[in-house]
Parts: sequence; structure tokens; C-alpha cells
Amino acid sequence: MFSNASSFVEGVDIAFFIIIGISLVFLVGITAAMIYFVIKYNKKRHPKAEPTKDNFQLEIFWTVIPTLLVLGMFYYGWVGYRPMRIIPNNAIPIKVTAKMWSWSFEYENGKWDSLLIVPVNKPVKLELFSPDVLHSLYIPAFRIKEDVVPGIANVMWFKAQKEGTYNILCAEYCGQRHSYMLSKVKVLSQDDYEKWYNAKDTLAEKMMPGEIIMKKQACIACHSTDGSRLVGPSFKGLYGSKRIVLMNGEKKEIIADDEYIKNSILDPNSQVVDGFPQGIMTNYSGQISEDEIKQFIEYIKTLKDD
Ligand SMILES: [Cu+2]
Repeated sequence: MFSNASSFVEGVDIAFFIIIGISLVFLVGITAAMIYFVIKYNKKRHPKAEPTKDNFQLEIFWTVIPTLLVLGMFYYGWVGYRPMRIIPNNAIPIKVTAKMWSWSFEYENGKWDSLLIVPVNKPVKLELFSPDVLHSLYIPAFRIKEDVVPGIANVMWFKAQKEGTYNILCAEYCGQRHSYMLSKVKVLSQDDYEKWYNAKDTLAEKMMPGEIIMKKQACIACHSTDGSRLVGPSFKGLYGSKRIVLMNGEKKEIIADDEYIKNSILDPNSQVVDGFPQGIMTNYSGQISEDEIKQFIEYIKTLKDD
């Protein structure tokens, strides 16, 4: 009956179906009773009202039964929920960064990816981190969801039980591109996982340090590198170009040089390019070092107009 994609599926689904089942019984029962009473106590058939008072048996009945039902719902909810809060000591720790509007996953050996890659049948602990606003990591197939709160070190864990690929969504409205804040969990066999984990990151080796920073910092959630328009201006052809920015409400022409790019990272809303939404970008001071900004600018220089 259950997909068993994670070890939580059964417990959560049982609680879900019990609550839905009880609700359905009440929906049908109450509706049927209403219709029955409307017919039976219709004025033509029953012209004189006869109020009922103090029915001790009935009062006991409607106190005890609902109490047992809600306690039952609580019990199954608790049984399904409790294991989610008990994290096994041997769980593989993965640091999750949720940022407007992308996910990144960092492993113990420094490896990182925009996909969550995990071995099958091994507990995995996700340490949730957000530098900007509230997000929520939601993996429907695993029946888990947890808020990612700036300033709070939330954790969640799971044990995937079936190889395959499952959706990750952000379940907390976090701004303009919230609905694009998607990723996937890839559940691999132990062997494939180890191969992936220990493999040299050939893709990262081919990238300039600045490009890796750009991906890690999720700049590409809002800025393209191919000239297409997203939430913010594209990086393509940016370096050295002239642009009109709004500074303190006034339009001003500037050249996109090192100083401008650095300022756009550390204090982005002091100079938003004319025609783009104001006040959307969070400032990255404290999240990116001076050296990283330099490497980033070196990379931006390579994105020339055709
Ligand atoms: Cu989000």
C-alpha cells in the first residue's frame, strides 16, 4: 500500500488515512443526520416543538467517543512524528543552504551540489541554513518538511529506502521566484554513492574559482550568464559596460567596474539598475570574502558580449 520511499512514509500515511477516514465518517454521518432530521421534524409532520433537556447518557456518549477519537488521532500522529525527531548518530551530515531561490548541498569532504545525492538505506542528516529569508525544505515522497530559518540551526533527517529521483520543493513563500526553488534528491546504491562521493569533481576543476563561487552563492537564481533577463540583470557583457542605476532615487550613469560589482554584492540596493525591481537582492556581506569577490569579478570579465 505504501511507497516506502523513506522510512517515514508508513507512519505518516497511517496517521493521514486515519484522520481522513474519521473525517469522512463524520462528514457523511452529520450530513445524513441533518437530512434525516429535516425530513422527520418537518413542520407539517411535527407541528409542535419538543425540546430535549438533560440527557445524561447522550452527554456521556458525545464526550467519551470524540475524546477517544482525538486521542487515537494524536497517538498515530505521535507515532508517525516521533522517529523524525530522533536522529541516528551515524547519520551522514549534509549542510543545506536555502537561498533566494535555490538549494545547495555541501558534504563533509567539501563536495557540493545543487542536487541532494544520498545512498540508499543510510540515515542522512540535513543541517538547514538560510542566509536570507524563511524557506522550507519539502520532500513529498519522503513525507518530510522542515522550515529553514535564518539564525536558527534546524535539522531534519531521513532514510531513503528506494533508489530513484524525487522532488525537492520550497514550501514557504520566499519571494518572486519561490515556485522555481526546486531541486531533486537522487538516491543511489551504496557503491554508486561512494563512487560519486570520492570522484574528483571534474566539472568543478574545469570551472574558474569565480564560477564556482557564483554557483555556490546561487547568484544564477536571479542573474543569467547568457544575456537572458531574469529577476536581475545578466552578467553577460556586464564588465566595463555603461549602465543607468538608481542611486538615492536619482538616475545616474556609471561604468560597471570592480568597485561597482563589489558594491553590488555588499550593498546591492544602493544602486539598482534602472528598470529592475528595487530592494529584492539581499546583501552578501559576511557571506563572501574579499578574495572571493576578486575571483568572482575575474570570472565576470570572461562573460563578454558576442
Ligand atoms: Cu524558498
